[in-house]
Amino acid sequence: MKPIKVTLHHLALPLKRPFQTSFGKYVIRNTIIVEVEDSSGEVGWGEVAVDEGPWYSYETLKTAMHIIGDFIAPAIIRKELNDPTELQEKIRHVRGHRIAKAGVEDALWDLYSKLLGKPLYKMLGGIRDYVECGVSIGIIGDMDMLIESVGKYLNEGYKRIKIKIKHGWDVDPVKEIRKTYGEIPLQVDANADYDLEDIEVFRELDNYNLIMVEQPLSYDDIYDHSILQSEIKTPVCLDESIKSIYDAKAAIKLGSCRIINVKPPRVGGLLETIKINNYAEKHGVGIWIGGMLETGIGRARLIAAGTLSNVKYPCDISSSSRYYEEDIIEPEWVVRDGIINPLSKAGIGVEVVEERLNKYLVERKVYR
Ligand code: OSB
Ligand code: MG
Repeated sequence: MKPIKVTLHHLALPLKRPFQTSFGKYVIRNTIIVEVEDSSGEVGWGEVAVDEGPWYSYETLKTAMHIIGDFIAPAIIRKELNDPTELQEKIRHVRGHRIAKAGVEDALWDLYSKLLGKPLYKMLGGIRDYVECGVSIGIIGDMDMLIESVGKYLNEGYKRIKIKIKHGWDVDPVKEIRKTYGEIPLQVDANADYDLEDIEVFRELDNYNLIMVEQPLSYDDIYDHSILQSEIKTPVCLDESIKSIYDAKAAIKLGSCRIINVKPPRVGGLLETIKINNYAEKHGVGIWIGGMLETGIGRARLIAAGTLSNVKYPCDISSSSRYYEEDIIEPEWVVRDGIINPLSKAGIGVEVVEERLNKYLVERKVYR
């Protein structure tokens, strides 16, 4: 592979309905689609799943544009790469900014898989051709609406329900869901809203047989989570705290979690995802793949990652139609009976619809 052009498409896609977490509310999904053109004429697509501000992580849309445009693109343009795993070597001098790096790595994986004529999930060493899907429900704030929403997704066949929680919206919604739907597969995600002083909340949640409690404490913490995990029986799952294989090792060795939500963008891409998959597997810690409201391009990468060997829980992968009126790819991703399948075509397997790329475009930057 020899990239000759990198194009960053900043898009703004309206969400069908707002998605609320403990750290903020998504109304429009801003995202950066990365297009890498190879000297052979083939192109690869990736997505930088970043927020406008430093909400989920410290990275922002502008920092990602800056880091890719000023540092990553120049490191790969007109450079020969034998395969996508060589990217990280070439950008070793760029510290952090893993979400930005992952978007470029994605595009190289798609490009490389297309050049070899293989589907992405096979390139990654995926061991099955399906992924079990769960749904992540934002903070709704109205109990009746929450209960209705849970029922709707159960009817659609999602394999488990995850609800977002925050101070003041935690035990009650869980109690209501259990009252209405009984022992359905249920878990919660706090997006780091609590600290150890709130341990009583988790002791109470411990009575509801949750599959896991995701990222209860600080986004940067590993140690306090080990204390929490030792005090409750519900498995702690880390999301924000695990930014690399090094964090995964520390968390597993400290007993900070029994499950990891691996988001390929957060950890810097699919290569790091595979490293974490393998390390966690060796240590008996199951993983699953989380999402960031991705368009069909980023979603394709989640689906591919969802076929890895140590994915032991349903992943946060919904149908394209759950979030968007129209996705920017064809065919759109559809979850049926709680299952989604990677496509057997080369690369991510879906086509980007140029006209929709233009329709949602905010800004486009081209690097050669
Ligand atoms: O913490 O998993 C999270 C969305 C945006 C930011 C953080 C998170 C989420 C989700 C949605 O839970 C997952 C999805 O369906 O894409
Ligand atoms: Mg999470």
